[in-house]
Amino acid sequence: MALIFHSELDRLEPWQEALRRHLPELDIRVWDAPGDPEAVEYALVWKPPAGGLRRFPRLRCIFSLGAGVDHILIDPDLPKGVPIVRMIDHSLTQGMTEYVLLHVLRHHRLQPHMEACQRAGRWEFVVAPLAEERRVGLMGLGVLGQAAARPLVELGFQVASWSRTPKSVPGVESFHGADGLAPFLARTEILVCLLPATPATAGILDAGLFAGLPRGASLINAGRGGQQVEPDILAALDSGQLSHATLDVFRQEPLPRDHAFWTRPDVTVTPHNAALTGPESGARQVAEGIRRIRGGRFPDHVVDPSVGY
Ligand code: NDP
Ligand code: OXD
Repeated sequence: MALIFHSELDRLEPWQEALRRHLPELDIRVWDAPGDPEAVEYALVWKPPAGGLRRFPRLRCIFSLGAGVDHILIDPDLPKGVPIVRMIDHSLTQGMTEYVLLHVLRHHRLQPHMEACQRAGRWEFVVAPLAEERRVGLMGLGVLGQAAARPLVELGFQVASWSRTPKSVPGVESFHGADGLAPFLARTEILVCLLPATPATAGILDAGLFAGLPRGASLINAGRGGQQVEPDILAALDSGQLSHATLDVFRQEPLPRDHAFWTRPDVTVTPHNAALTGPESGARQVAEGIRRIRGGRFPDHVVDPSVGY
């Protein structure tokens, strides 16, 4: 029973140790030295090179090292019919909750403006409203969106969500589908995007969407770079339609050195590090998935390739 591992981001050793603790009999192999391809039944990957998974004719499951599976589905030569499992992991969920809370509070308390005043040596007595006077909107209310919503609701923010299907989460006003987008945007002052990258969400953060927000709204995108039309973000910032953008994901990563985002005071750039999967908790999920498959059951958290998440 062999598992093939690929990531240019995650270190193999901690995963190897954690997986061996849960499944001592698992033979963990590296991408460039897979041995007999017939022996490989499982893959644990982040951004596998296109065509690479096809080398393993007896593959029974592909585990994503992240919550997103777009990095797997993008492969035009992906083996057909092999279940793909997304990651649900404490470290990912906690990390994203912290990221969202940090940046919502930063925008809410007008911190970028205070920092500009400090740089200019200007004492400007600005008063931020209280949380209960602020309307936060979460695009995507899945595992990460629901976890991030909880502390925002507890702090008293007026929280709403937009998702594909209706949701019932305490303290969160639910909007959904194409018809729900305009009313959701119209009431949202701080917009947080936690959508997966799918054909339906590609380029969704564009000029038309920004025009639906109240003037001076701010944007936090920790979903995927392909969701944002970057020239439209710059234009919306220039016109004042957006007051600030905090971006963790980009069309091209790493963000090219000459990109306008780097130097703008109204843009906060973070290097796609909002949340990371932890090997200890992540390995538990992978081991449980493998045990289920070996027991003739289906693993949990299998994605639907036809919708893309
Ligand atoms: P989930 O699959 O649990 O949730 C996705 C949410 O998006 C669901 O609420 C879903 O609606 C909604 N959604 C999907 N498509 C549409 C659509 N076309 N219109 C409206 N709503 C839609 O994913 P997670 O919460 O676990 O993760 C979300 C994404 O966050 C990941 O796919 C990844 O891209 C990104 N991410 C980024 C990280 C970072 O470090 N920047 C780290 C981890 C994840 P419904 O509930 O109705 O299905
Ligand atoms: C993920 C990510 O999808 O880190 O988990 O982006």
